[in-house]
Amino acid sequence: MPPTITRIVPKSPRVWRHRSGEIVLDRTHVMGVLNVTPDSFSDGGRYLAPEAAIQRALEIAQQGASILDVGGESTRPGSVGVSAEEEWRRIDPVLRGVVHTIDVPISIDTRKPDVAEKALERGAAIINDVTGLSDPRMARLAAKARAGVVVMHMRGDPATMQKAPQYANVADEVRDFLADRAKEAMAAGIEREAIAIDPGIGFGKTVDHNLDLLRNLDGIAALGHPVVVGVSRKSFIAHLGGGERMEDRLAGSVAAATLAAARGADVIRAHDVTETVRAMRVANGVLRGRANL
Ligand code: HH2
Repeated sequence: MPPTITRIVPKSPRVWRHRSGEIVLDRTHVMGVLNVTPDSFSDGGRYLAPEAAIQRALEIAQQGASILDVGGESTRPGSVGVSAEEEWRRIDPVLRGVVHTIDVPISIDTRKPDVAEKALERGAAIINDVTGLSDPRMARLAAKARAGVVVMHMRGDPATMQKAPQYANVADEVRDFLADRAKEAMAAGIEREAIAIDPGIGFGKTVDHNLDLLRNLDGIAALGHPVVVGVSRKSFIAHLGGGERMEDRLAGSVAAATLAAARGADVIRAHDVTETVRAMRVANGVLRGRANL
C-alpha cells in the first residue's frame, strides 16, 4: 500500500474587506481617530481647521495606523448632533485633502446615510456607523458601493444613552444584537467579510457594563466577524483610577486595548496612534509568537 499523502492546505487568513481592498487580520490593527469637530470629548476643536486635520491625518498614517477614521459629529454622551450639511462641511475639505495622499483606507464615522454616500464618492472605503446600520438606507448604500462597515452597538442615542442604562446580561444582549444586525446587513447585500462588529464601549453602558463587555469579548469574536473596539481615553478608564484628566489616560487606554487584543479584538480605535501601534506589536508578539507576525 503506498503511503497516504496528506496535503496541507494553508488556512486562508481572515480579512476585513472594504471598498479599496482588504485588511488581513493576522495581527491587531489600529484605527486612528480624527475628529473634525468643535466638541468631541477628548480632541474637540483641535482639528476643526482643515489644514490641522489634514496634517493630523498624514501623521496618523505615518504612525502606523491601518485605517483612518474621520468623524464630523461628536457622539459623546449628552451631545445633540449636527445637521448633515454641517457634518459634511467639516469633513469634505479633509477628505479631499487626504484621499489621494495617504495609503491607508479611510473610514467615515457617521450615522447619516447622506454623509456616508458623499464620503464614499470622495473615496472613503468603510462606513463606521455607531447606530449599527439602524437606517436601512445605510446598509443599501454600503452594499451598492461594496464598502466595509462597522456595525456598533449603542443603547438609545447619544443625548440620553448614559441615563441609567440597564441590561439583564450585557454581554449576551450585545452579542445577539450584533449577530442580528450582521445578518440583516448580509440580507441587504453586504458581503460577510465586509462586516466588522463593535460592542460600543461607553455607548449606553455603565462602567460595569463596559468591563463585562471587555471581559467577554471572546463571545463577540466567536461570531467570526472582524471585531473593532474603541476604549481610547473613555471615562471608564478614569473610573478605574486610570487618569482623571484626558491627557493622563494614555497608559489606561493602552492597557485596555492590550486586553481587548488578547480577548479577540482585531482593530483598536485609538487617538494615540504611535503608542497603541507599539503596544499592539508587543502584544501580538506575545499572543501569537514572533514567527507568526
Ligand atoms: N467611539 C466614539 C466614536 N466612534 N466608533 C466605533 N466604531 N467604536 C467606538 O467605540 C467609537 C466610535 C467616541 O469617541 P470619539 O470619536 O473620540 O469622541 P466623539 O464621539 O466625542 O467625537
